[in-house]
Amino acid sequence: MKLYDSTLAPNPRRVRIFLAEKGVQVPTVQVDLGKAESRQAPFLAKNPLGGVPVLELDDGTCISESVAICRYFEVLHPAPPLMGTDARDQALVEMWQRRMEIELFQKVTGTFQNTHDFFKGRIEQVPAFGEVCRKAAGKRLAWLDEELAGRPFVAGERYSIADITALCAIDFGRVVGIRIAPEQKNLARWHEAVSGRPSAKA
Ligand SMILES: N[C@@H](CCC(=O)N[C@@H](CS)C(=O)NCC(=O)O)C(=O)O
Repeated sequence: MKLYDSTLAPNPRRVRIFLAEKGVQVPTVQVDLGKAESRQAPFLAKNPLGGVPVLELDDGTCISESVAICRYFEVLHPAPPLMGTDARDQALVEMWQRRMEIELFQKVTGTFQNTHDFFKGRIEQVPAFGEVCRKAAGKRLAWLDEELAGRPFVAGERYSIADITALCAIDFGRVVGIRIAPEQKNLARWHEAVSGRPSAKA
């Protein structure tokens, strides 16, 4: 089994943190995104959408989509649970994971893709849309700050994949100037706590 990875990119980091929390080690293959390696053969045969991470199983099956890869390891290594426990808890973690992905992570990556030089000439950039994403990301950080007033982690009392997605989104946001505001004390407290976990270095 191997994980096609890029240490510079936020999606593969989600999987690396997830694996670190589980104490699972998987050999990685670095894909050079700077050289657009993920958008060329033979990588496209593994993921025609040209994105990392991709988990290649020993039978040749390729699993892309960060959350799908995490789901695979959650089933194989249920402890500690990062995707919820019983039906109610799993649904709540799923709800928050999707919210962090759609409402925060995608707003940050939308800002990056549409405003940063990295993607210039690579994809059709719409800078005005990037600014819409930036504004939305700022609003979502304010919302998350309010949410975190009443609980330690994004999905409740326990650390979960929702925290991993939010952490990777916020840390990557720095590249495009999206940051936790000084008055967002709950978010800052949460960020310090999740960044202090050994997995955050993954
Ligand atoms: N929905 C996919 C997104 C994968 C993705 O877009 N990965 C980025 C890195 S964060 C990538 O490989 N970008 C390179 C490119 O688009 O050329 C996931 O959840 O894993």
